[in-house]
Amino acid sequence: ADLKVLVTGAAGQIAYSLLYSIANGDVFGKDQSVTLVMLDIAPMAGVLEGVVMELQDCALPSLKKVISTTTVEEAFADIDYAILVGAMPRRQGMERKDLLKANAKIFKEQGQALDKFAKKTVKVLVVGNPANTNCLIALTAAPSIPKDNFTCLTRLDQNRAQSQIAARLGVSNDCVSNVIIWGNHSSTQYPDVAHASVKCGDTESSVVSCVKDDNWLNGEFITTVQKRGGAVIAARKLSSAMSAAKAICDHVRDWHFGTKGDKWTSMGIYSNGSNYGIKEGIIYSVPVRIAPGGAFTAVTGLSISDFARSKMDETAEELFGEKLMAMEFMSS
Ligand code: NAX
Repeated sequence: ADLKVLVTGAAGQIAYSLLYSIANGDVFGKDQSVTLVMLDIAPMAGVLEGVVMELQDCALPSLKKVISTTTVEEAFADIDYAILVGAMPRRQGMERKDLLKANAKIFKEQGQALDKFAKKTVKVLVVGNPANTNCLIALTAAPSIPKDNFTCLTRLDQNRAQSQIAARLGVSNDCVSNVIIWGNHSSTQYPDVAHASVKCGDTESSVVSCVKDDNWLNGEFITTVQKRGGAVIAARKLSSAMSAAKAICDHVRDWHFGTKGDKWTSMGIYSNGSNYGIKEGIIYSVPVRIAPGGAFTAVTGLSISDFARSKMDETAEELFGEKLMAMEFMSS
């Protein structure tokens, strides 16, 4: 059967790369026909039409149908996947609280639309920032959909970390695996390579033993990954878009087809209180293994150092702070 995939913020810069990849079969496979639903706000209707024209002009075999709309009723109807990219951007001088407030409104409305109009099996990926808390808001507003159907994107952070390690060791990116991103998609995130490995030829060794520089791993490596988004903005005068779209494709592909063998990947998932001492009630990024079809389980039993513990708690605390504000806005 056809897959119905919604992308919000469809007139924006991430969507411009993302829509092509989905339509081209890079996510769900070349043999899977896709109906793309594109939602943006009414003032962007004209731009949206331009993107639709371009998608048509790509003449892609697996793109069955394109629906572009500015209403949530139409956008969320019967969808299999919801990729929620659209959000209120942070303007200069805007307080964090104001940003949360504007987005609480958007993601509450979209959560309610998921609850009412989407398939109950819909898989939801939240990208728009603050991604973890926006995801929590949508989940809270959609009680008829299982909590495990909601995730947020930390794959871009994981890809950034993986590429930093590969560059440091002078190996190709696919030699490095099992890097972990813990917590919030923000500067408190904890990129962790304590359990990561690097494969050279037939031998697999730990990243820690290959890098041989704990000062770098516990210092500059972490801050480089945490601040990478800002570095891209400073250089490009625009936020990450190509790499964000690629990370979204990686996330959704793994969620659809499953992770391979013993490998894991990180995503923000609902914390039910049973993993690594992270309390219940936030969307927190952890390593997961995913079965074909999408059921995932958090990787358990990893040893956590005191250093890791404090980093993991710090980012959890930030998320509980965001939650407090968001819940206040949700009820008002
Ligand atoms: P753009 O500003 O280029 O595009 C956003 C689009 O969303 C705009 O066309 C806007 O009209 C639309 N939009 C706003 N409110 C909407 C609503 N209620 N319904 C539907 N559409 C709506 O931003 P872009 O660079 O594409 O980034 C999109 C979001 O991704 C931002 O919130 C950004 O912070 C976030 N990011 C998250 C990342 C992550 O790893 N989780 C990384 C990349 C990115 O920074």
